[in-house]
Amino acid sequence: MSTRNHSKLLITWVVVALFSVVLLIAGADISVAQVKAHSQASHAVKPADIVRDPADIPPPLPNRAPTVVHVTLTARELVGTLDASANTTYRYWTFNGKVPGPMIRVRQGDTVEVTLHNDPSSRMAHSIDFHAALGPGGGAALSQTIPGQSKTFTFQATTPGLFVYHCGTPMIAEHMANGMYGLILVEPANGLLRVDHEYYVMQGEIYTSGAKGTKGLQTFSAAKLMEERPEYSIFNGAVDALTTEHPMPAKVGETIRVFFGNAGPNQTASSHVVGQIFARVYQLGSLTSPPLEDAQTVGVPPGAAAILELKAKIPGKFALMDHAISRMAKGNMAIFDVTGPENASLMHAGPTIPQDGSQSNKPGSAELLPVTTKATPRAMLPGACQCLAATILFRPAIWRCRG
Ligand SMILES: [Cu+2]
Repeated sequence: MSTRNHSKLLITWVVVALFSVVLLIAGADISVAQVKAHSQASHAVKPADIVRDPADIPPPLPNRAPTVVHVTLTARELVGTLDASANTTYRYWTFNGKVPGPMIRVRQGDTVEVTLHNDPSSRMAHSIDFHAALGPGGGAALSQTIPGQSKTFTFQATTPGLFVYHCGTPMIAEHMANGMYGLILVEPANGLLRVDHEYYVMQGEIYTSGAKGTKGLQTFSAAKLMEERPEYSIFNGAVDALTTEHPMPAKVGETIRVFFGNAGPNQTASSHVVGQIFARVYQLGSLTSPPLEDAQTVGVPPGAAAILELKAKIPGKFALMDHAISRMAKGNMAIFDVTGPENASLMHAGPTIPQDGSQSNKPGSAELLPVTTKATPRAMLPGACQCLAATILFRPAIWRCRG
């Protein structure tokens, strides 16, 4: 082999070696990039489920003498799912990571010792104002707590009733709209009558810059809050919280009690159950006034509560909603899912069934029954609401559910 050929071979080997090194480095870079991407994906914050299960209620208290009840709440700010069907998330401010905060149950005469922690990850100061407490700010003045710190205060539960509690840190309306509210039940000395089901439902408004249905993390709109123009009107923190995520079951013949609160912060609720009549209503949460009986729709102002009782008499899906019914398109619907035997004497398709079982030929009777869906503004209803509304409001109609 000549020296010239030997040099060519050497140069070729050097080029191949250099090329291999470049490939190795590039491969290593790709691997590092892949590992980083994977690492970032695995560390991406999954939106929290901030919905409070309506069955998450302390049980009725036993007969006992007044005592000291210790209540611990943690103010926690976190990104949660606002509307799963639209992939919408929101940065909620919560008590204990759920909306509403925990339901608190005490007995008249109890001493309530409240400790509020503010999670170190919080950006805001928070506090708590109990409508059941007598004293300046309902405790808000004693409980202003900066991130990472805790405050304790104590009050006497002098008065039976169902009361709202909420954050009392300016701007209070923003703290409430973002989810910082809950209910405290002060049972009368002898407790409440037993029922088959107790549920915990709170209505609230969410003010986002983006229109309802916008994907992704939504920002809070102070302008819409001031204009009292929410994008969302929801139960227990999120769209479909109490329709598809936590429908409230009952059986025919059972009694249902709803501890209902309206957090607002702005709109009065006109609470109604479609196809039902409230057997008893403790208006404004008062347990020292006699209950209203046989009521169709109950006004619950912001910062107030009501105890709503009804009896499941016929199977089906019964919608609890605000009868300011445009709010249904903003997510305002909850469902009682009643199972059991039909009761044709209360409602049935077709004309009257005579006692002897023959068909009635009463003219015009059938005209009362069919309900057309043609005039219904379907496009305005959110996904799950569409099929639920069709089922509940217009049972003869068959609509195809989206998704
Ligand atoms: Cu707050």
